[in-house]
Amino acid sequence: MAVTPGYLHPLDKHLRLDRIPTLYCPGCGLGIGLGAMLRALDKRISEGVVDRNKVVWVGGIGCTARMAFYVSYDSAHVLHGRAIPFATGVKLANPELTLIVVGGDGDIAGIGGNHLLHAAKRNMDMITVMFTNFVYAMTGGQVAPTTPLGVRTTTTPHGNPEPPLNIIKVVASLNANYVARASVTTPHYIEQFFYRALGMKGFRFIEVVSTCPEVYGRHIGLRDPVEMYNELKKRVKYKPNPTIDEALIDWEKGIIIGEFMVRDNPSYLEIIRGLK
Ligand SMILES: Cc1ncc(C[n+]2csc(CCOP(=O)(O)OP(=O)(O)O)c2C)c(N)n1
Ligand code: SF4
Repeated sequence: MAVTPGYLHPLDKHLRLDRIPTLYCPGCGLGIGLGAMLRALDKRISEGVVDRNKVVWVGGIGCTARMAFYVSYDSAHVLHGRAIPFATGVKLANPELTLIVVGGDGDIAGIGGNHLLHAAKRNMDMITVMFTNFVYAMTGGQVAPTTPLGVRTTTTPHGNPEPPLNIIKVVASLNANYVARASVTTPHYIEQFFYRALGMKGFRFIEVVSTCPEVYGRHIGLRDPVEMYNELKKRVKYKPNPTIDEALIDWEKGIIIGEFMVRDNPSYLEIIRGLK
């Protein structure tokens, strides 16, 4: 594990500074999200709840997944869509580790969607943070399972004919212990939810609605990062204990954020230990 000496910012110790600057476009929301996650992780490490030498980050492919490449932790950058099964293998090989999976909506809910379902069904002991920017951003903005109905993307030039997947509803309907949504316009909730997730067991899923001015912004006429951020901010509404039926993302009606599911079902590891 590489910790770069001589850091200046309090979060620098969590980053591989030799890999900074990131490849993120100016005004991308991903840095806000990663910063909030690192603040939560920093707190959990200082409390002694998480051992920084026993944290593993796993990312598939995409702008979001690349976070695993920037953090100064043991990390793996694996095939597109395959971060969750890779992390499952790591966790089963060494249950003492804290597994953090990061990925875009294409990576986690699209190409890796089947893995997501099974990890949630198993209540597999790991945290998955999915950043929803509504397209496959790294490759130029193809339609994703989260793309709103009617939006023109590079692969839906006449408008997306499919309604978006309500991923919070799907994951919460399975066996996951924690399901929450925040937004890069509310970094304090990203921090709070990730902090909570780090103290729990079983499958923990956090969706972070993010801004991608460079690609998705072009598709919806919000190319300016500040404008896109402000438009998202207007739509995001925090609700204490929102219901699962309130989880559908609707750009016109608003985007509810909050903790949709918090429970203490037996986790996969607890169950297999009990079977021995
Ligand atoms: C199996 C496979 N299919 C396609 C690709 C090409 N590819 C690389 S990144 C990417 C898009 C990633 O989008 P998403 O997961 O939503 O993350 P974002 O870039 O939006 O953060 C695609 C399709 C690939 N690397 N591997
Ligand atoms: S393409 Fe979008 S998500 Fe990727 S770095 Fe640029 S702004 Fe961020």
